[in-house]
Amino acid sequence: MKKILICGAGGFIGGHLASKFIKDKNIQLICVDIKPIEYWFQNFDDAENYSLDLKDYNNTIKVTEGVDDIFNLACNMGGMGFIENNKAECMLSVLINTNLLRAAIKNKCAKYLFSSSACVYNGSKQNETFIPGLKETDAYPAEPEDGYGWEKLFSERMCRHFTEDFGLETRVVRFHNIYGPIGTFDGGREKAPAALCRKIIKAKNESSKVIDVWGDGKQTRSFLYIDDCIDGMLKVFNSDSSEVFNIGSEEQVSINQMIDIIENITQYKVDKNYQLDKPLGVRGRSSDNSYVTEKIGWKPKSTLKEGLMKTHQWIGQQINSGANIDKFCKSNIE
Ligand code: NAD
Ligand code: GDC
Repeated sequence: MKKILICGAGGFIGGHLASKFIKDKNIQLICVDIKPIEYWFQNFDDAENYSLDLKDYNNTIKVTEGVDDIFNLACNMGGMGFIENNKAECMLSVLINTNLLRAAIKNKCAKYLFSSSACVYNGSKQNETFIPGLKETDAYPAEPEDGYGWEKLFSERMCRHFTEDFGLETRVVRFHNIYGPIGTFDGGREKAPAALCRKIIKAKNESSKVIDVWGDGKQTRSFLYIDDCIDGMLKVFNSDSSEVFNIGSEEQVSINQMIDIIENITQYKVDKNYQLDKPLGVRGRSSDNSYVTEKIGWKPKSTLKEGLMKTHQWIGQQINSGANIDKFCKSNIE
């Protein structure tokens, strides 16, 4: 019986990881999140569930006791609308990773994964649209996203030094924009794929002909579907390499192109009200997966259209169900 701890299990990626592990009868699953359990996106009775603040060292000692593997997906974060306006709060997530690493040593845990972000990448390499995919080495010289990006880069390095100095097996994945069902789509933490699905679904429901789009729509990104994210994370975790790896998509599109795909899925066309004063992030970003494919043998399977169809369907169900969808549409977590 392997004892596995998921930190941030009440969130998007953590919830999908928990739904995968809970099916494995050889795993004793511990799930922790700061949110009250009724606000977890997914929760499982067969897991040991705790609503605790992992910025508190004593809580990290408590939940890592007897644990073999730790997946740290806990972070106070969100889309550009959140991280641009909550830089100090995002940086406080450094306490989660730092305390979990200390607790992992104290409780002699076997292996530790940290979820980093493409926001660590040097901003000067992301000033154009349709940029060449970012390689892992493009994080240096360091010029990460203000606040959130610096916390992620610092925590990556802390993992490395805990491996070098204390012998803790660490794994680091740099997630690019991850999307899919059973995640937030309103309230301020949502990212562009979910936000734009919501906006176009609502426009069709209300027969409105226009949606708000942040920026000029020409900015580019790549978006990785959640199933590919989970697959890539586990392949990195189960590999023997403690190097940092991209877990992202190489399918780079403009926001306008993504809107076209969502309009086709919705069978509804909208005009765009471009809001240049909204949080924009970088001008262009995409992943270069050549290293992770070579070293780990992972690459994404889902196209953006395939992933958006599943995401759009789920968001449409939430909006049209009339059920209480508050937990997917909240910005505060405590
Ligand atoms: P999420 O916000 O859905 O999940 C994070 C969870 O951590 C939340 O449920 C939150 O309540 C919990 N949390 C925050 N502070 C906590 C604390 N002090 N103690 C305990 N729990 C706490 O985010 P996500 O999309 O699932 O992201 C998971 C991880 O992957 C995060 O580290 C995030 O930075 C990283 N990441 C995500 C993306 C993405 O596009 N989704 C991209 C890059 C990196
Ligand atoms: O929020 P996000 O998905 O994050 O924004 C992508 C682009 O879409 C931005 O230029 C944003 O201005 C634009 N956009 C247009 N309309 C909208 O309605 C909207 N809502 C949102 N949210 N965006 C809109 C993310 C971080 C994550 C994580 C990933 C890693 O930055 O927020 O925390 O680190 O990067 O790749 P994005 O991709 O800028």
